[in-house]
Amino acid sequence: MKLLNLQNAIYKLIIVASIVWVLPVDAEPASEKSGWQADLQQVEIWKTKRRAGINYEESQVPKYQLPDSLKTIDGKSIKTAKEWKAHRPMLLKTFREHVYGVRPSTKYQVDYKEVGKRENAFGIGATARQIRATISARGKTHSFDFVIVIPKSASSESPVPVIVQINNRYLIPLDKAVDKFDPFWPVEKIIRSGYATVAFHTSDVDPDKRDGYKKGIRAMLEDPDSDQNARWGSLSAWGWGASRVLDFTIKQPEIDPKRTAVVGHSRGGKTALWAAAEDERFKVAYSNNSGCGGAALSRRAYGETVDRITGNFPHWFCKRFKTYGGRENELPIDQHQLIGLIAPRAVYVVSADKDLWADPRGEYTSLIGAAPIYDLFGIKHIKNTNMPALDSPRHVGATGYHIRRGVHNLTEQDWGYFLDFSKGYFQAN
Ligand code: GTR
Repeated sequence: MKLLNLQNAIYKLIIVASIVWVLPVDAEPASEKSGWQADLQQVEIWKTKRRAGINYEESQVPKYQLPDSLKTIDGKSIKTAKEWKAHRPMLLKTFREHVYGVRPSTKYQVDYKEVGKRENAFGIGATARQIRATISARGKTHSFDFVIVIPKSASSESPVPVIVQINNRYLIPLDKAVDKFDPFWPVEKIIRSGYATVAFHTSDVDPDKRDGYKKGIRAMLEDPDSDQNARWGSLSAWGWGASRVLDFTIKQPEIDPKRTAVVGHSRGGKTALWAAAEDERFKVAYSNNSGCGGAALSRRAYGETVDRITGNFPHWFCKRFKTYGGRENELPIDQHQLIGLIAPRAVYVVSADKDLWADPRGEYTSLIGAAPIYDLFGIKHIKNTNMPALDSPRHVGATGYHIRRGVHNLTEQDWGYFLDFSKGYFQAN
C-alpha cells in the first residue's frame, strides 16, 4: 500500500515537473507559433479597390533600420533604468518637435460644472454625470463636455480604476450613455467590470477639420513666438483634453488616481498613445487600430504613409512631420519609441485583420520594439516577435496585443479582451 502511494506521488511529481518545464510562465502556446499573415485576397482588395498607389506587400517594405531604443538621440548607450529616465525628456522633446508638436506654455484656468446627473444608472446604482469644462485664457473661453460614470461599489475607502475614452466619433451625452448600448463605449460593461469610465469628444476640444484651427483650443492657447514648424497639432490638443478630463476625474474620492487607463480608436488611438507619453498619470494606454502616427512604424511605409496622412489630415501633426514623407529613414525617432515613452507603464495595442491601411505587423513590431525599455525596468512584457493568430489575445505583464478578425473598428470583442487585460494588470499593480 505504502509502495503504491509512493509510486503515485512520484508519478504526480513527474507530471507537474514536465508541465512546468514545457510551459514556462511566458511561453506562447504552440498553436500561436504560426502567427498572423495578411490574407492575400485582402492585399488584392486594398491594392485594386480600396486605396491604390500604396504598398500592402510585405516583400515591398523598404529596407529600414529602427533607431536603437537604448541609445540617446546623440548616440550614447543607455544601460540602466536611471539612465533611461534621464534620457526620456529628450526623447519626448524630439517627438514633440518632429511629430505631434509642442504644447504652448500659455497660462490658463479650468472650471468644471455639473450640467446633468442620473442616479441608479443601469439599475445597479451607478452614478452618471455630465460635466462641462471651461478653459479661460487671455480673456477668452472654450468649453467642452464629458460624461463620467462611477459604479456603486466605489467609495473613498475603496476607490476604483478609471478608463478615460478619447472618443473621435461623437459626444455620447449623459442620457445616451445610460440608456443606449454603444459598443464603441460600452459603459455598462465597463461599470460591471468594477471600473469608472469617462468619455469626451475630440472635436469639442479642437475641431477635426483642416480649417478648424480658429475654433479650437490650439488657437486659444497659441504662443505667437513659438517655432511655427513645431506647433501642436490636433492629436496633441485632444491628448491635452484627456489630461484636463483626468484632472477632474482623479479628484473624485471614488476614483483611484494610480489606476487609470486612456483608450482610443484610430485617430483616437494615436491620441491615446501620445496622451500617455505626455501625461505619466495615465498608467495604461490602449490604442485600437491606430496605424500611421500611432502604433505603426513609419519606416515600414506599409498602408498609410507619412506623406498620405499629413496630406489628408494636415491639422493632426506639427508641420515638420510632413517633411518626412518619403524620407522616413531620416526621422530621428520611430513609433516603437512612442511606446517606449509610455513604458514601463502598460501598453495595449490592437489591430484588425482587414485593416491593412493601419499596418497590423507594423503595430505589433512597434510594441515589441519597446521591449528593451521594459527589460531595463525588470517589467514583464511580450517578447515573441511572431504575431499571434487571429482573435488570440496575448497578454504578458505590462503589454497586451490582439488582432481581431474584421474591419477597422472598436468593438465589444476588443473591449472584452482589454477588460481582461486590465483586470490582471490593475490587480497586480
Ligand atoms: C483614416 C486615417 C487613419 C485613421 C482613421 C480614423 O482614414 O487615414 O489615420 O486615423 O481614419 O481615425 O478613423
